[in-house]
Amino acid sequence: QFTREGNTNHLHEHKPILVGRPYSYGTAGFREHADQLPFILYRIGYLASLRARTTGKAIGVMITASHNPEQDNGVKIIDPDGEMLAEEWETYATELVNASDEEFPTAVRALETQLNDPPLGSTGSIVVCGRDTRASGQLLTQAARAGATLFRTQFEDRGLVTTPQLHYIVYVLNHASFGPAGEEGYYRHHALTFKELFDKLSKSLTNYTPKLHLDCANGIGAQKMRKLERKLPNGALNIHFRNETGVLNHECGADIVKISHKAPAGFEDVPVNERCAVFDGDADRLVYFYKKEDGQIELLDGDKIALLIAKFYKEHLSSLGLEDECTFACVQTAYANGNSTRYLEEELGITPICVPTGVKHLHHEAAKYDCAIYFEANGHGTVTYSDRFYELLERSDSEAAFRLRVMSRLINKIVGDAMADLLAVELILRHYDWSVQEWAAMYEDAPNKQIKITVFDRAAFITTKDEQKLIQPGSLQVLIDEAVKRRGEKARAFVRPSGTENIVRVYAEAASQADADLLAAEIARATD
Ligand code: 16G
Ligand code: ZN
Repeated sequence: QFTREGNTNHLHEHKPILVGRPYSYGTAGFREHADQLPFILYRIGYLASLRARTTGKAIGVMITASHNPEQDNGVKIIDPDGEMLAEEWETYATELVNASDEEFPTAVRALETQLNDPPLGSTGSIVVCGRDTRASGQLLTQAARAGATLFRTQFEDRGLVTTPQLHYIVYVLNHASFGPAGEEGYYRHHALTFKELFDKLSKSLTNYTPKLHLDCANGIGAQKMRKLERKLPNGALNIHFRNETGVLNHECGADIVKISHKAPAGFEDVPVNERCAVFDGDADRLVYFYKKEDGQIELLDGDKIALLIAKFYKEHLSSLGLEDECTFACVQTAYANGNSTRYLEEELGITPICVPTGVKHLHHEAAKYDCAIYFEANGHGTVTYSDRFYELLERSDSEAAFRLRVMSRLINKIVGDAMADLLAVELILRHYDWSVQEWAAMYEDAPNKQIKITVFDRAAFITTKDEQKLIQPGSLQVLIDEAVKRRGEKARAFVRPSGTENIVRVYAEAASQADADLLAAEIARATD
């Protein structure tokens, strides 16, 4: 019983699939086995159209399950400024998706009324949809289209894009002065800003080399990075593409390299000491590594990227005398390596800020400063800055102000973007004329270990806001405290429920790798 001319024709094709637990709009939207998703896409397509109608703006629907296996998929909504969906709308999403078949039309009606029946087909309101390379993506796009057009909202399928590209497209659609809102516009913008800075940097280099191996995680990043690379100045980067067309995320990609501390499959013939970069399946995470003589890898994760960028910004702000005028911060999560936090404070003089896991928490905190760098250890992050920050830089015609302005425009300030971050890292390394070894030597990672544990109900685990301690079960926290104490001063450990899977994660750091492994194992046993 949709009133206001809703078209219910598709409703029967998208009956809910029950899985014995409620679905929830988690840190990365809904993520499930792809077979369960069509009805979710249908409903989220509708919700995105409602969001578009209430704001009169373009709204994004991104279909991806990032680093998860190929057979999974997921969906998240992108708000008008290219940011994550506003929190109260996450609640609407969860309610709509959990409504039974019979309840759905009533739930829709209630939501329409609550939002004062936003206008149908108003100009500006449009849903733009994008997807990663998963086979299920096309069908799910159709479901999203059926839901979005339920009330005749315009729907545009942008096809295969990286997650950050869709964020960018949504932002540009709503900020027309920024340039053309499409993939070509994205490449143009990034290639031109890259060139602007590249042209000013010295070409006589001793330590930096443009050669780099790139693990594309067999995902969307492969074809998109190739397109971007073609537009870069000759000789600026010499990328050896790897893992372009195999099984998505299979034994490769940023998540696996970060957690297993091993080179991805397909890197067997890469010589030691050469710089390697790694994307995840939807190209919103980036980590680096190089192989060492001893067969291990040296990993340069999100923390190392954050600190490289933080050093660059901090030094430029100091040389411009803007340290007092500009509020500047570095935002991390509990997973940030203890030594990165120490380096930030002691070497760079930046007070680190710790927020809960999930991009939206980092982004919200970062947005409070004139300029902030936020990164998760897993490789997701970027730099945000205010209009005031940019105005202050524009007042100066010095080289330093120029570099900071261009760097800020190059980095995708809306969301962490593996391609944009890669360009930024490469330019900063070039600026310092650093090899990957020199970058790695900024600080040595404290040995650490992560373990996943399947639990009956992850909701039984409640943490403090910074996620470093458990409030419940309190008895487990007592055990963790004792175990940490036994491993000496440098040890640190915590347990937190995942926001994306039905598991809890154990993280431990200690003076040696053996100690970190033992500490994590001990806590894992107590958690199980
Ligand atoms: C999602 C988050 C990521 C976070 C991860 C944690 C977004 C866009 N992505 O991938 O930031 O690190 O979840 O997963 O927010 P977990 O809760 O399973 O540890
Ligand atoms: Zn991702």
